[in-house]
Amino acid sequence: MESALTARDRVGVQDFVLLENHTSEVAFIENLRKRFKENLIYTYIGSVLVSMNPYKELEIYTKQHMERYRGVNFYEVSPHIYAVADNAYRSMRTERRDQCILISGESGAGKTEASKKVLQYYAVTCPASEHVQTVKDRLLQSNPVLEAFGNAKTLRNDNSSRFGKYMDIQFDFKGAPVGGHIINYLLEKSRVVHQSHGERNFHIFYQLIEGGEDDLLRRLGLEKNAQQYQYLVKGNCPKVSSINDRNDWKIMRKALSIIGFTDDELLNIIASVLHLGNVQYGGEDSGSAYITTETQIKYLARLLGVDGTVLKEALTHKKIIAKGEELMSPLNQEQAASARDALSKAIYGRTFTWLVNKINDSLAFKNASVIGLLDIYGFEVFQNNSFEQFCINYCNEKLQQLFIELTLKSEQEEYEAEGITWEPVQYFNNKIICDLVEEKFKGIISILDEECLRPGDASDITFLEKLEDTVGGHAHFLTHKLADGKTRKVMGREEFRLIHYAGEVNYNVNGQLLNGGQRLKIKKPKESASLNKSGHLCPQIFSQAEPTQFKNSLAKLMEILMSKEPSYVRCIKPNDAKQAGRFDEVLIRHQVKYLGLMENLRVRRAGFAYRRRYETFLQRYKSLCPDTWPNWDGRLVDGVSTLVKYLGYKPEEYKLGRTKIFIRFPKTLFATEDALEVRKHSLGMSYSQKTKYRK
Ligand code: AD9
Ligand code: MG
Repeated sequence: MESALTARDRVGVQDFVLLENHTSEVAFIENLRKRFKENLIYTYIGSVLVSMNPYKELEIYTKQHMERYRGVNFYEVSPHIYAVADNAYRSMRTERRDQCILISGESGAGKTEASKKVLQYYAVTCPASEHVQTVKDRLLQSNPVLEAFGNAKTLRNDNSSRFGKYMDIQFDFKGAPVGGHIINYLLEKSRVVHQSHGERNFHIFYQLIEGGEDDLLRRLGLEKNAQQYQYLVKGNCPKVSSINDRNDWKIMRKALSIIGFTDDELLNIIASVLHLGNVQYGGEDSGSAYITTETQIKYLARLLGVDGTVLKEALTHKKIIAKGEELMSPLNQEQAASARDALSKAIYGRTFTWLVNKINDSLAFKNASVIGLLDIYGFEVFQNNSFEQFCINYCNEKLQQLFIELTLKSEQEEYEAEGITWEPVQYFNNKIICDLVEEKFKGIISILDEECLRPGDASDITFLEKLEDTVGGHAHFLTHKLADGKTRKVMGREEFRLIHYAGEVNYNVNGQLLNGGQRLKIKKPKESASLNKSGHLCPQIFSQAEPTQFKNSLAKLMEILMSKEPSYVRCIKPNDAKQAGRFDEVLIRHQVKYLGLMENLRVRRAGFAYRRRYETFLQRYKSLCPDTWPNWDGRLVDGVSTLVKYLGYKPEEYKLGRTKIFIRFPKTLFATEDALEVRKHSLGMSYSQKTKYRK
């Protein structure tokens, strides 16, 4: 039989707070490595779940597993995403407090899979009536639909979510899931018109082309060959071995019908985008662009319900205001092509939002308790970081702030509730970085907006200069310019660097203005059924400059999350090759850093490594002391006190609260665990059953 000591050696500790040397990153990674080797992909940091992507199917998501986690104490079973789901559910039910589960990690780390596991857990374990079954189905079926329209094959993940997602699951007073609501963030619209080498456009396009029935494709004017479409050939990657587009099409169609879509307007728009991509231009002698592809215009006019002549004008002209009058001024070929692409992106973006709204309509319910699920991109640092990474990393700063506030607050509250004196933990408060980004008038976003909207000579460089003028002296902001007028050689002239809580990132301002604030207005006479009623095909791509829009939507998200009790899931990708069993230490260390896990652990360990309710503690260790064995009849706290004194705990090693014992160092607990193992041997009891909590 394996001793507790060797088991610990082999599989590591199930909670990082139990690491002897909790400040050592090496020890942290070693623990991850041991567990990963044993297929133990989950480990806690206190109540935070760290999850490693196994890149293979593990037999740990069966119905039996779900049952095992139902209603049990978080710490008494091995760490699991189901434990997090169950814990949130129970807190919602017993404390009547809304919950949220925040899932973060880099691309391919397993966020979306984790959120699906949570949803499945509720779908299987929560009570259901007939109506509830419909809602459960719709909740589950919203995934294949949103993934078809919002996910794509990237170099890092064959099924990468190209949008952030927050989903409320709503429960009635009986604890049955009765509704839901989804909010989407920052869809990567540029993918509609361009994909990097080895990447694809959104799945839906290939699903439609590959899986669409002949008469449907005929109606949409599409050919069964993805190579025909300019928007689908940029990445030179029409097929992906792990993806079956034809099959996924069937799944998606079925999901659409379960959610309650009855018409094909959605597909009209998807087809329109493909036709738009094939619109080609020629140039007049004057330089003005004209359209050379009449067939596309014919289909577009029909599918979008627009007049062909007006559409052609919209694709070759821009509206200008001269002497108070609106005029249409011709575009050259290049301008016209980018106007076409901007229109495609806008149409797709709006369609995605419309789709989310439709799903929400089908799930709508009021007066419910809520568990929110946030599946949002983690910190991103690339060779070249643009506006997109800036938004993503800003979002992570906000989430880190929320984490610090809420974790410290709840630690503090627990100590207070237990009547234990608490010494405040020193930690880095990243509010200073959030302010740098979001402050009114003088934050980076304000400046970016201002430059986007300013007519005339605004450019990437004027934006950078303005940044230097306004936030140049900030401790978390750098450019190539040094205070003494010299040049910082390691930085380019078109970059600024932010010192994020998780590390430094250089952002290139090249094209920021274009990405961030480009505006396009195309008028349209007749409204198609699927677009909004404002009388514009694309009234304005951004009704507000996009940076501010993103800032506001994040502020709203923070409000939503603040009103709930959070649980955290931190996902880690073990290697870049999407391979099972490969533990790439450099890559993992990088993520441990960017997920702020060491800081997590430090905060958690600042007080007491381990805490347990008296009854649980006594039940587990009572056999170690003649006074508490086989039963203790007095007050629980006295029993625990008698027990730990007998075990030789020193006063500085532990504290007794109102309902829990707090133990400062892991070694104290390990000594007790080892003593328990010896005792079990002498009592001839099966040890393995009792050590579940370690694995
Ligand atoms: V992205 O930011 O959307 O690009 P995610 O969402 O973090 O990313 P995702 O959940 O899509 O990653 O996981 C990537 C792939 O890893 C999945 O398609 C699975 O093949 C694999 N994966 C992730 N989690 C698990 C798991 N628990 N078990 C088995 C998994 N495979
Ligand atoms: Mg994802």
